[in-house]
Amino acid sequence: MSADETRTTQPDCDVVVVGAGFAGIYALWRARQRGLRARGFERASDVGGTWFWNAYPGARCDVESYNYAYFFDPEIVREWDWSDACAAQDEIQRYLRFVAERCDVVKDITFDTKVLSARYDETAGLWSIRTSGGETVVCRYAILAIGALSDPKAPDIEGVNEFAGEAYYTSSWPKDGSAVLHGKRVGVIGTGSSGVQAIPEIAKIASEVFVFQRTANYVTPTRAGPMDPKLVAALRKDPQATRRAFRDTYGGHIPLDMGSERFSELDDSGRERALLKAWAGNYIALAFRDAYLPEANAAISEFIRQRMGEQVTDLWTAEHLVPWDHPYGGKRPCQSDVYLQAFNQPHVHLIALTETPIERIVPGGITTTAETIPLDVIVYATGFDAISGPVFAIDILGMKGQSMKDTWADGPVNYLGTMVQGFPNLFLPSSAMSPSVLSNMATLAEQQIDFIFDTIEWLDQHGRPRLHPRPESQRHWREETLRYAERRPGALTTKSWYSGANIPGKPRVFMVYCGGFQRYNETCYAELERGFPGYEVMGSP
Ligand code: N01
Repeated sequence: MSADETRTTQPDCDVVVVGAGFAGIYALWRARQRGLRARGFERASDVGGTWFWNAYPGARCDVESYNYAYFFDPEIVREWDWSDACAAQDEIQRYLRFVAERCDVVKDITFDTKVLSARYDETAGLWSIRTSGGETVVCRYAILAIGALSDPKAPDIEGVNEFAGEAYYTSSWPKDGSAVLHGKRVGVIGTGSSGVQAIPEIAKIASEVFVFQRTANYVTPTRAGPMDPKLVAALRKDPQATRRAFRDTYGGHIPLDMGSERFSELDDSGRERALLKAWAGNYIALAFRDAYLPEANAAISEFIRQRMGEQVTDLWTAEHLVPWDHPYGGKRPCQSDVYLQAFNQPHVHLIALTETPIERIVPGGITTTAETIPLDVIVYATGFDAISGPVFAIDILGMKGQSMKDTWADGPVNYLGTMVQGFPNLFLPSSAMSPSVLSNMATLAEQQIDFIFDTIEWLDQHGRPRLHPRPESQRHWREETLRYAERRPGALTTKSWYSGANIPGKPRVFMVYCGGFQRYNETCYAELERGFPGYEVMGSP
């Protein structure tokens, strides 16, 4: 350790914020509002987080833009006009740049700089943050706004480095236009949300497209299209009320129309009627008031499978594009109006890896157990080491030199999805055991950053310098997360990245709190109102 790294007696600033996506930008603004000195670090060359990196063809938000946005500043809400109900990646990145400039936080951010380590000095009660730029910054609070899906999964396929053609990742698509796929033979590996969005766009320009699908996914129609001016006007009328209303829902978004009838009380024709109505209304997952029941979920899953199959002309392709091995919601469902139809074109081919697995990548293409498919380009849409991956990418040492990697060796533990015992004043928004990807991430970013800064304000007001959760609070929170996961059809039985199943050797722990946004928000603020009984509040007043 250099002399510079041990210099922790005086803070250089109050807060270090790592990451400049939705949470990071808002955190820097909240710090400014509280009169705290803040530094931001971002590994990309601009703001945007996820929306900076995932610039693949077809990338677009499948949560509607009018609620996948900030609501803390009424002027921002009124000034920004979305061009589509589900904005594309470049528009969301432009929006985040607009907000960062509007809040004047760009000057606080050091770009093109990775945070390498975070070390807690127990005597001084301060964090030392070391960056790839050779800087060490000492601070009172560290906020790792690094996102849940920012650490791409390395493809676990033999021969990856032997491919002689071009290879691209959806998670770091070149922004300089250098990925030219026109007239080429393109192989796409992966059919999660990224692959499903990218494949139809690639099919527009490539001469042949080979889709290497290991697991078929549920694909339902998008809600993309023109904005509803009446809805926009209603949301803009009182942005603070809108913000509160979002936080009082299960998913942290505009209140949704839920089926008015119960699956358990309907006969077959009533169920079919409710499913058709929900399909037309776009929220098939909420077709019934008791859609959480396994039998209701099974009916929804079967209904979607039928609708999916109807869109594909070739029988074998239709059968293989339909998911049979997990219920709807077990994996993150995809949305597209054009994905399934893309397979009706003669130059788009489905390779079902369940029948003919990939053996290896060879210089000229991909070899499956049936054949070698010659390719000019391979696109990896193979996902992320979700939630714990980005945390492990930073070498974090807390009290008594305890490392985050050891603390999370059996899977993530924390309290209220933001703080880990033994790591005082280190905050992890969008991380494990929060509603994260099962909620509206934009609403969650604002809620968690609000809770973090309200916590900091409480500490300052009570003259207490730091806090961290009690071990029993963490145990309780993990049990709570598991309890809610048990009620979610398919959560614990499906191989998904929600529980780390996409990464060989990763501990299987369901990492998303599915008790609902409203309950999550209320639980966080109940802690604050009761003076943080679930935490050890440290230092004398
Ligand atoms: O990643 P994924 P993603 N051989 O993990 C396959 C968010 N998002 O980037 O299912 C062959 O879902 C893997 O197969 P399997 C969203 O939260 C949001 O698509 O493991 N295949 C799977 O098909 C989403 O959930 C938007 O059997 C291999 C695919 O690769 C999250 O990002 C848009 C393989 C990975 O799918 C991640 O989505 C896009 C191998 N060795 C993404 N390894 C919005 O619209 C992996 N696969 C908001």
